[in-house]
Amino acid sequence: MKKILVANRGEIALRVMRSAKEMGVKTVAIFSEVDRCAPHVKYADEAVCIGPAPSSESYLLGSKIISIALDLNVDGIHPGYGFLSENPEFAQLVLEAGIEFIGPSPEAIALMGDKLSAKALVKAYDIPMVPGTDEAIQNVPEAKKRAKEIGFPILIKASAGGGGKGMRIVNREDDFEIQMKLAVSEAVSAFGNGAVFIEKYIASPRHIEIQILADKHGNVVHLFERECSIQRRHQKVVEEAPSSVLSEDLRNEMGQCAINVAKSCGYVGAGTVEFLLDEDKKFYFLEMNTRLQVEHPVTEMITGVDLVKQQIRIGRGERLAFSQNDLKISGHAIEVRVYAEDPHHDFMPDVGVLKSYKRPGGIGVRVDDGFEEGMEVPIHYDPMISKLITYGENRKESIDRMRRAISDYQVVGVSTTLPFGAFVMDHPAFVSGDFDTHFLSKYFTGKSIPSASKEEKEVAAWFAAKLINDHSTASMIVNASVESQWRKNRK
Ligand code: MV4
Repeated sequence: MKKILVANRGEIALRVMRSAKEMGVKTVAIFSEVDRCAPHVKYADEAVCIGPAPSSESYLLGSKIISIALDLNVDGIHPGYGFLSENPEFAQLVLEAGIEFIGPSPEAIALMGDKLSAKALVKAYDIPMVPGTDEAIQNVPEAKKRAKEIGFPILIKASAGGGGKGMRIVNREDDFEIQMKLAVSEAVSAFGNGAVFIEKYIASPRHIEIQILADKHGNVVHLFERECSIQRRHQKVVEEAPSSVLSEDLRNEMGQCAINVAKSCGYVGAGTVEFLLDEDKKFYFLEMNTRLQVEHPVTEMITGVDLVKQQIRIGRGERLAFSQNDLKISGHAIEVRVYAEDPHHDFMPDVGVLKSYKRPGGIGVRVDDGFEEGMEVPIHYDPMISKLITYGENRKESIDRMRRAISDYQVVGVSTTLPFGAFVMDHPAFVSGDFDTHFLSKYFTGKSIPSASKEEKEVAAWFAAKLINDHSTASMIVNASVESQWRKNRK
């Protein structure tokens, strides 16, 4: 593989190209009209405009992307995450064009994309699953009978859903019928597939996922877990590796289960197996994500493995160069997702120009982003500005580094979730490691972080930036008062 096209934008496109460059692999970027000057376009060896801003007219145009790849003699297409990354038809078209799809087979994507077929598939491997129905429920009285056997509360899930979309909690038998009807009609309108199933509702779980790598020769390894319980409306906000609650034995057991899930569908490439862990430390398989995930960097930091390089090597047909015994966890990593959203206003997207944009740096700090100062955060795509990742010898050091890095990060022009990240790092429940998926709904309100008007913050940030750049005596005199103002506004 000498040249790859990255069918994505933003931080992940850049992330993929960096590894390709280290391997001497040429890169092709695609971009929409609003992304013409984006870093991923400048970074690539070649770049092609594919259409107007809306994803449906640009980054989702599978056939157009493939024809560009053919024109430019591309050997492989990396889909990143989102967009076409878990679209089995796209993967199939790429293969039919004689190009390597850097990811699993279309069959594996389709099997894992349907939650019921995934559960049916892994059943042969003795993998723990939440008690529930194996098949789509159709008949209400029968479903109600099953729900009573399982015991309320139960959860109704859409088979075509995933990531929390199309889920409904039912607390009492009396609510079952109406909730089931709502779930089915929601599933039909959201996914064009009304198949739903029921599971026992695990009330206070942790969300733990295992990273796996599989080559084309049947070798599969796991790269330990990521703890992803800190999420808001199924949007992860803080991830870390390793989890503070897994014993060595439990980690090995979950890792082996994840390997078996990958084997059940003949998986190839990098993938993630999601589990719930209940209060008694019992774990249950939920679903498999057949792409590189947003939070993959925390795994890279604690294992030293470049997951994108591995994806490319696997795509070339190489064997994994290491076995399970070669992999060790070293240190601790945390990722905070930085969104252009206003945590004071229910996380409304706050798009605009990054008037000032200064990344933190120094030991143990990694920033994966796709923006530069002066750029506009476009309204057309996901409002994630960057992923701030810190690494330390242990959890405390990575938390201390994250606090420092958040404080050193300067974004002026749009509201960001950085103060929200600081709130999590300072919270006793997070610091102690004792939390579950309800962390934010339990502890966070808009009032949890100090309010400062956008104008106040901008003025404070500009003064602070000026002071840092200007070491004159005069500025030293005002330093104390402006400095305290700056702190107050940020904390
Ligand atoms: C569950 C669950 C509890 N019990 N299934 C959410 C994402 C998707 N992959 C599956 N998810 C869950 N499935 C059973 N049987 C809890 C979650 C869940 C969750 C649910 C409500 C609110 C936040 C959540 C965060 C992570 C996981």
